[in-house]
Amino acid sequence: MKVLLVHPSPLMYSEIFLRLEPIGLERVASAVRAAGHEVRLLDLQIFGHADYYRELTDFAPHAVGFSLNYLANVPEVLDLAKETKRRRPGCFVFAGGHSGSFIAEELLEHAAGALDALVRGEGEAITPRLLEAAGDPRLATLPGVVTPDGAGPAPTMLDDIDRFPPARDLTRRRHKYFIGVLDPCASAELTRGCPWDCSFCSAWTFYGRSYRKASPEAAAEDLARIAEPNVFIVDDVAFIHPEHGFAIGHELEKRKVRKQYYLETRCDVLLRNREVFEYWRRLGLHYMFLGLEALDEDALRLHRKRVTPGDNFKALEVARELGFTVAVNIIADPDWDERRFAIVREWALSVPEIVHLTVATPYPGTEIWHTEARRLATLDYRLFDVQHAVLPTRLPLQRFYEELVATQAVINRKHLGLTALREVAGLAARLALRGQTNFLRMLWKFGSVYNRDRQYADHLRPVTYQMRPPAAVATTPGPRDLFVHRPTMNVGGPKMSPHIPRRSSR
Ligand code: B12
Ligand code: SF4
Repeated sequence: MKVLLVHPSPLMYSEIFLRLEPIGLERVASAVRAAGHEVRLLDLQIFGHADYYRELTDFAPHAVGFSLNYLANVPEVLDLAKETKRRRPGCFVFAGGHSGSFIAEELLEHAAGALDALVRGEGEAITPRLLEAAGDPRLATLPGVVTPDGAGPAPTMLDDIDRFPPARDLTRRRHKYFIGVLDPCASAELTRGCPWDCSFCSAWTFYGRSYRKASPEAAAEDLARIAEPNVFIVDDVAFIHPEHGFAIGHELEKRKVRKQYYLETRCDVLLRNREVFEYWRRLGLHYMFLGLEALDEDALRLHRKRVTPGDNFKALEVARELGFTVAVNIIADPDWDERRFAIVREWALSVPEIVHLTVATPYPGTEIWHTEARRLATLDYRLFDVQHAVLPTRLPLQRFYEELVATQAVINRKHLGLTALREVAGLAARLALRGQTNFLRMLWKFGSVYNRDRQYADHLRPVTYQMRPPAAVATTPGPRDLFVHRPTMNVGGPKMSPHIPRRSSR
């Protein structure tokens, strides 16, 4: 079968700071290819819709699969699916991915026949079986598969995440992938899942709070295969188990692999496992993202981050001591007034870290989707990108964006303004000489992307597809009601103390 896998367009945030390879889709592609199919991958973060339609004609695929990791991409994918069916009525059209997994039935309803199936959960094991059953009643009996005719049992988890290394050879124009100064940049996955259970996050509900590790050999082999000099590690929380990080590092040393790395982790993990981060600093780790989320104790408790502001600030000190360039995230609540924005602005200017502001957003699949008492102010999927306010704002909406953008601009000037630019000019020039201009472009794109009027106007666009609002529930849903993948062992629930991360399920 000829199979075309498609990643949708970038969202607002990634337009400016980064553009990363669709590693999940590359892994699915790897599994589909191993099953004997001819596979192509098209990334609409780089290519346009015209390129997609050209590919549809030239390649003439029998099946097209869309990646739906992001809720904000839903309308685009639905429109593309409908147009695909119009142009190639016999083509089997399906979708999968993180967000799609939480709203499968709703998507099929919107698609009105344009989507033949939705894949919930991990795609590697099930997609080859899905393709085999295309057009057959067996389709609706496969684990994790939802069709207009019914749904199969809960999805099953891949027993070994080494099995299908990403098919990076299928992504084209790879020089377009970058994150900040890491230009160009590839992605890699060392572990999958997260054992914590933050109330605003769906990473843990997707994987049933499980945590799996690549074998150190396979992880190092995969990194060794990467042509790019820089690597973004996509793990939700890097180096939860320090011995795993050390083992991968030793394998990299054996293979003389030398790259620059960017990873994301938690403040408490950095504090607890300082040595492994120190070791990786020597291996080329320069940049890290720490999920700070809030400056005060109450908000951290509300997010169920299970860290204190003290831990967070200590972790920033450790990161500075170790010489890392750190980006942190603060969640702006739509309830913020001018004073709260001013506090964050002041704090952000007082620290050397790069501070990102995202807007608190209840997502399907998260606990707050069910418990958030405020009514959603919009049901437009496109606004669910953590850069728009989807809950009612205390300030008038335009004023809220004014404060948000002003805060982001102040922070941005700290790193991308003229003074900072002078410091990075040499680097930008060297990259440009090698034909790498992603970083350079990023330096002046801020104003056109983060813009009060643009963000406000986004709320006024006509809405073709409305999200299904959360059902009113009598009790707070338990972890098991939220999971996509159901873990085989007993996790979650009030008896477990998640202060100590659960050991690997492998
Ligand atoms: C790496 C990452 C990114 C990278 C994206 C790289 C890329 N081009 O895809 C970057 C840093 C750019 C990013 C940015 C954002 N991200 Co992000 N990101 C992640 C993260 C941590 C891991 C994703 C990943 O690569 N996993 C590893 C691969 C192997 O898994 P995967 O992609 O999920 O793919 C598997 C399945 O989903 C499935 N699958 C995927 N596609 C398809 C397609 C088909 C056809 C099939 C059958 C199956 C299938 O099979 C794959 C293999 O098992 C997730 C959290 C998580 N654990 O999922 C958040 C997450 C997906 N991001 C999130 C958000 C909010 C964002 C941002 C909007 C804002 C932000 N502040 O981060 C931006 C917008 C990005 C954009 N589209 O422009 C949310 C999603 C919320 C939502 N419901 O929409 C998540 C869940 C984080 C969270 N905790 O809330 N992100
Ligand atoms: S630690 Fe990070 S990935 Fe894990 S649940 Fe919390 S926010 Fe999500």
